[in-house]
Amino acid sequence: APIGVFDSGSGGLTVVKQLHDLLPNENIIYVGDLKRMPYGPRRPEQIIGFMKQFLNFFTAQKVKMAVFACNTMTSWGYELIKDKLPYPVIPMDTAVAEALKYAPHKNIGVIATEATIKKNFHREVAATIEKNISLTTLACSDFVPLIEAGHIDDNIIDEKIKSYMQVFSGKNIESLILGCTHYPIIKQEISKYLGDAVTLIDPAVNTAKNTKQVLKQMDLLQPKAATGELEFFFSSSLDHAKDMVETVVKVQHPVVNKINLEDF
Ligand code: DGN
Repeated sequence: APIGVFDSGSGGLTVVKQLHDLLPNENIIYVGDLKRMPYGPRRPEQIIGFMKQFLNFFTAQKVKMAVFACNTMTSWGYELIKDKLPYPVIPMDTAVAEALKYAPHKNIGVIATEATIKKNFHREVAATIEKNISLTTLACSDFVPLIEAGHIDDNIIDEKIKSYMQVFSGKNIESLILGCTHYPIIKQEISKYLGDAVTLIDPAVNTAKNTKQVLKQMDLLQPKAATGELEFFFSSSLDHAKDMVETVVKVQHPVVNKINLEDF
């Protein structure tokens, strides 16, 4: 059985990349909701409703596990459904503990969608780890629409990064959590502005590790002999989606299908 992976758009492909690198034998079904993205500005009830549609689709597909490849849906929806499905679900890792490894003075920056920041997703976890972590959080609402419009290495995204990153000047942050799965796509561009002093943290790395651990614990790992197949579903913009799959997951001639999430 496959693993279901889902996001509002193509950002979650950064999670597919990490999963496929770590678990090359696993079959993966990816679903991206390009038609209704961005989710960041949406109301919680809507975010939760959309999440349920992805999960209903995965139930119909008889997946063995689902992986949130979206911080926005993880922060608002994971706790609500984690025990209610016929298969295990893995949330996006906040990566606060990981970021702390690179922050001797505990100065950490977080960038994410406005819905994720509003939910205090990273702050709540930071408070459970240690009291004196200094988190500077910033909602970068324009990143997702720009990335989905193809601005991943041009002046337009560079200017936007420059203006957002000013928030961190003088804060002496030592690591920065890329708290939206779209942001690793512009990681190189962001690091150009922040320089070597700031370590960029991609939470997809730990999310993939967590996935492997749970598969192992539950004895659900695919036997080594098998080669993992990847299948992609998007709710619109299939040509753009195919480009993003090729760029981010680095597979050639991916199978990209249309899905109507409203049907689920
Ligand atoms: N990629 C999603 C996340 O990680 O939060 C959000 C994308 C969006 O719809 N804004």
